[in-house]
Amino acid sequence: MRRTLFFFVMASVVPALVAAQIVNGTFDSGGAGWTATGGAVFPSAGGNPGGYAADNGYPATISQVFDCGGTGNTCLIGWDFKRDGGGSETFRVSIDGNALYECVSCSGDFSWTHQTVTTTCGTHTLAIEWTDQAHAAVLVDNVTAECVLTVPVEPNSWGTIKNLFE
Ligand SMILES: [Ca+2]
Repeated sequence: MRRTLFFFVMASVVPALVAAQIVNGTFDSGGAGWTATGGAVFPSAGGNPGGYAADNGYPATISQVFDCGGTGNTCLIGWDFKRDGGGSETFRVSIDGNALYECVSCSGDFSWTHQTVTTTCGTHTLAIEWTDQAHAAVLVDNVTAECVLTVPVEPNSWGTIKNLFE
């Protein structure tokens, strides 16, 4: 009984990852799986690594409907991006039309950086937008979505479990 309880509790507090559910988030297959509008481009080299997405004319959008499904309760969306091109550019990541990450008039170059946002698990539309610069200044690669299980851990929980075995 105690062993069963122990494993039940362990299963409840360890994040459960499922496979990434974005199609071609690495852009290894160009723009396959993405709906591209405006000046969106998918160069085959120079990403992190290989193919990536950027704009070569604005506005530009790439979007994808995806199912962030599984047994978790939080959809973790991540991407790598890099800024390299001078000037300034507004870059936005939206879920179902709501901007969850936005860099307005972004300026200052930076190397590949990982960024995440969260939403609920389920079916969503992810959109990545470039709105005000006509060349590839913000590069995007390695877009992922995972439904993860997050459970608040109360400080007394482990003490309570430990006491069961003493
Ligand atoms: Ca890539």
